[in-house]
Amino acid sequence: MPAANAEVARLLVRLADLLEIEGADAFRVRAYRNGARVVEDLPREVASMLEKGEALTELPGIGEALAKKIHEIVETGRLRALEEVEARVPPSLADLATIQGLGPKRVKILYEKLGVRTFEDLAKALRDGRARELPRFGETLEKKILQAVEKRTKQPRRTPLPMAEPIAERLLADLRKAKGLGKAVIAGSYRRRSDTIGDLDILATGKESAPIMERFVRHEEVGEILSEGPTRSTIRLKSGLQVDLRVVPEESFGAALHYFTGSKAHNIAVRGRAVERGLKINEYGVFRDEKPIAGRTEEEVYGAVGLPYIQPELREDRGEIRAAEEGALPRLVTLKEIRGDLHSHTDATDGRFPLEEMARAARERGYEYLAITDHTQSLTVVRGQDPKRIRAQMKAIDRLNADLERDGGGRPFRVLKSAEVDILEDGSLDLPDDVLKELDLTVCSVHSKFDLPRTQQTERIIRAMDDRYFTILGHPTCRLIPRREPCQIDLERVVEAARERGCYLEVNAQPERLDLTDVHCLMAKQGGVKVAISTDSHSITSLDAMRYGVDQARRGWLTPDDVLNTRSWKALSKLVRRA
Ligand code: DGT
Ligand code: CA
Ligand code: CA
Ligand code: ZN
Repeated sequence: MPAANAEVARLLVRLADLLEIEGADAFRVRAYRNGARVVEDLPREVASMLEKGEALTELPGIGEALAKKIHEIVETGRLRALEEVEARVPPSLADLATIQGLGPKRVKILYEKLGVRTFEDLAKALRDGRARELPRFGETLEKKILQAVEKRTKQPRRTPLPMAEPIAERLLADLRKAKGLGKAVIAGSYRRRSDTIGDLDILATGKESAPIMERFVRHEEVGEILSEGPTRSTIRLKSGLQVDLRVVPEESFGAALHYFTGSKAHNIAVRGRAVERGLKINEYGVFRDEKPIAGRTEEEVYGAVGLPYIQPELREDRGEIRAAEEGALPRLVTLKEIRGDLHSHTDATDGRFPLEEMARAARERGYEYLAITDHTQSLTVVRGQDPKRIRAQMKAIDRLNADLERDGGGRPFRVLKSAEVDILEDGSLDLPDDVLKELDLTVCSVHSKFDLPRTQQTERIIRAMDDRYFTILGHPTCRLIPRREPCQIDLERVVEAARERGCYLEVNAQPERLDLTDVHCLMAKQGGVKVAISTDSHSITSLDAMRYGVDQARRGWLTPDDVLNTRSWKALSKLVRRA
């Protein structure tokens, strides 16, 4: 699989950071950074543009040289220019530059004046007060950076699933070229669709394991081989992601897949059932008195312990085994069932594309509706809209809907009038009722005072829900992976308040949000509150993040009925009306 836009952008930003640290020409550095921005905001994958023979140089700010580099990343997943600068400047400096409050300029100073290369060096320089004496530093910043560093080094680095995906797919595609390969599947938390993953666990079958192992450790994105054996090897990729590969016999594949998909807690529970039945279960199969009785498929393994197949997303030991036993497993929602997106931004505020382009892009994705939810007036940094501008946008939406109906070939599509209404500190909404009531629905979110104490934060949100025009609570906990911890909120109380008032919660599908989490989805379901899975798109490609939200909803046991936007607008409009 060719590199996705996000991956292209990541490598270009890394190149820009390292060049800046090295002291390269500011113009060149800016060109790479801009290039990364352009790619990230593209309405389409660069890979598909290249495939169709379209010239990247047609894009704004992308010249010959940059186009070549992008091409190289898409084709090979690598960037030689980056590898060259990584040979001159410690690559770890690029990681330091991602610490909040640091950036390449300060990293350069730290490196040159104090020889800081690693997180440990940095923490030391901050703790013993050497950093604060430097230009561009000071005590306040010192504290802030130290906190960020401590947090970053304390928790083992986990990779957000959406970031790991293109890297994993490329590795898998490469592995599939190995001679004699049978199956190759990524198991572990990746297969369970966890929001972040510790490492990748790949499982393969084949006539011989040697050519498969060979191909694996020689993959061009490998940074380091951590261990190498005939049936099991571990590598670290240049991106930092660690990958295990195990080659297993065909007749054990189901047992191994089950074992390495986990979770560990789920496995232990299944193994317990096996013991009760006088069976032994491990990664090689299910055995009675040392005789294998199952193992080729996962269905066989579950069957041997008297259970139907359990979807990987549910394997967290959160009641799935009991539900399976009782024939009460949920019929999980699928991406195909999503009929529209209820959270998106246009260039009226901080989105990158005009209303019409966003709408057409949503329609091209087969949706029946797209809610435009630009920010409201209090958020001045993103030019939040006041009532006057919102009314003008509503008129534009009416006109656009008329146009779309004319050229829509009879397929229903409707742009919904909405806003991402800011929830102010006192819990009031950032728009007067007479504007709110003209909207089809609202997404109401917190964008300030993230650090209020738990009771206050909870009450703030519940007070906002008291407004009769409150429809959906946007990104409920406000977490940003890995930059911002979730707000302190009593989510159970929020769920209860939402049920009482006929409000809904959002599963924000942005890779850095995934908010509600899986556990929170389950909490909403148990509390009788439906959710909207929404992308919060600020660009067109971002509309495709929907599937990450669906993943979390599935992990949270949600069925199509639990999700608002599996409905037609006609059915949905009845649920969101709160007169
Ligand atoms: P991660 O990598 O931290 O995101 O999470 P996982 O679930 O991918 O965990 P990982 O990579 O350590 O191991 C992959 C699977 O292998 C895990 O989900 C279950 C299985 N496994 C690993 N160690 C054990 C163990 O000690 N006991 C059992 N029953 N299963 C294990
Ligand atoms: Ca893993
Ligand atoms: Ca592992
Ligand atoms: Zn927001």
